[in-house]
Amino acid sequence: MSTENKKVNVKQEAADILAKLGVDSAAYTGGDLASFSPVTGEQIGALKTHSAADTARMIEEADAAFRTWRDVPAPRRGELIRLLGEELRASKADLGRLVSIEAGKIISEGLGEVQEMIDICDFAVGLSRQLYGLTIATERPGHRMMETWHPLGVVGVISAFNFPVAVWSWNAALALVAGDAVVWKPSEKTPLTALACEAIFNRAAARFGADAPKGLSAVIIGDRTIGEVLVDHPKVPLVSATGSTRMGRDVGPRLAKRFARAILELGGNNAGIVCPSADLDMALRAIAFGAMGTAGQRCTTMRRLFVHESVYDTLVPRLVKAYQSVSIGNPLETPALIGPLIDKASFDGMQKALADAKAHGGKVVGGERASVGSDTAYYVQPAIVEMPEQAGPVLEETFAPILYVMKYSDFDNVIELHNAVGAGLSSSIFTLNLQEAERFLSASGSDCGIANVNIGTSGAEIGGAFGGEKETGGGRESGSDAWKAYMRRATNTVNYSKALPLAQGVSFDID
Ligand code: UN1
Repeated sequence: MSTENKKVNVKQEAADILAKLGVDSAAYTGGDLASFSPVTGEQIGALKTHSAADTARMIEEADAAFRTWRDVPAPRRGELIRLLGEELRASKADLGRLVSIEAGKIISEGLGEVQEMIDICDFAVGLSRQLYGLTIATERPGHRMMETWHPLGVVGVISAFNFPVAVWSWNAALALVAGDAVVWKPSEKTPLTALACEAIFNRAAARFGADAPKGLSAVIIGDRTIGEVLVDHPKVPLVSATGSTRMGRDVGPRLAKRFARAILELGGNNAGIVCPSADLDMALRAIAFGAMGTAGQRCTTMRRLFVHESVYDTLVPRLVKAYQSVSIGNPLETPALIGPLIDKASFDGMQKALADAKAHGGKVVGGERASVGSDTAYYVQPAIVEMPEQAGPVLEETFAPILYVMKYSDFDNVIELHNAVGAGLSSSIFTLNLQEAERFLSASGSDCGIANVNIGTSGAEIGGAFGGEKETGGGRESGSDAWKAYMRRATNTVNYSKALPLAQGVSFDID
């Protein structure tokens, strides 16, 4: 069902919001990087881009800023992030709407993304007084051993279109509190929201005062070539990159070659398992949001569903009905639940995967282009595909709303199938049976970085570490102890005795 599209001038609205947020129009007019709104497909910006030389200069500036910033006490650094959180609260409605304009999210998800930014700021402010190290028992008398955490350097952030602002904030809030500087390369598909974040950050920094050095947080606008400068630069000891597994296969080895750290948050092929005892009403809602929310364009989107044979014929027809009746429409003007795909390439990728699924015996419902507004916008009916087995496109991540549904009978076997894909980001089980739930969370259960019970695969809170295993890249961002990746650990041993005992009982006595 598609919802009526009222006329909306996305270009004007974007310009109005950017002006309100304090972005100079010179930054996004007359330049050579075109920015589009997937809501209508119209061009909404032409951004001035940075060259490789500009990027290298900004990294040098960030490195100089880091050298000052690292000596500012951590709780004082936290104050900058507290102010950033305040500015984000004040800008939530505008930035959220800009996310909807540039990434196509429905309003509540655009706002939810800004809420994630506010949440991570709150988390990081608390963290600024909790960058604890351990005191460790030493084997030598009159000695003390401890570990300390020091700022690391310039952190490069590479982010994707689907969370155009939150992913920057997860990294920036932790990195800045940790005493690092940040250079951010946003997706070429969502550069305007990055300019908005830069303006918001600059406002917080101006309020903070002179001990926030110039160049502490920079945004570089351009294509892959400037991303490569960031990845290869010797003064960038850590790059946190979110995007496809293909991108990670390029970035990871480049960083490894120069012994730089990587936080990689790459593809997901997330699955849910619905067991015989599941609360089916709850499962239905969780699956609908997990699989169709954000038009299937979250890393955490549910893409595979295994349903026990005893509940298959009850649940799957209800799911198919939900797919057929979900509202699709212009997110700026309608309360539709499904907004557009990001672009034509995404639509084409979805069609290819569906054709492939049919060739593998899949029964497809949905997937057609929905007629919403202009020819240059790509709205689709989300697709649900009953598959005879896990094969072909089911094994890959297609960044679009396709849910592959498979029937299972044996619990051990379904765990095997669950884990038999390249990616390892998020996972869910729906069951009221304690043995199944605990087994799923155990060492021989889900192999993902996120494993949930009676909750869908997407929509994680910032308090937990976010990321996954295998082809998802292994990185962790956001909560828990993810901050440690943004800092340098030192083990310190202090001898307060009058002797010099050597460890391991070694003697080395000179005259
Ligand atoms: C992503 O898609 O890159 O868990 C991030 C979620 C969000 C973050 C998704 N909190 O779905």
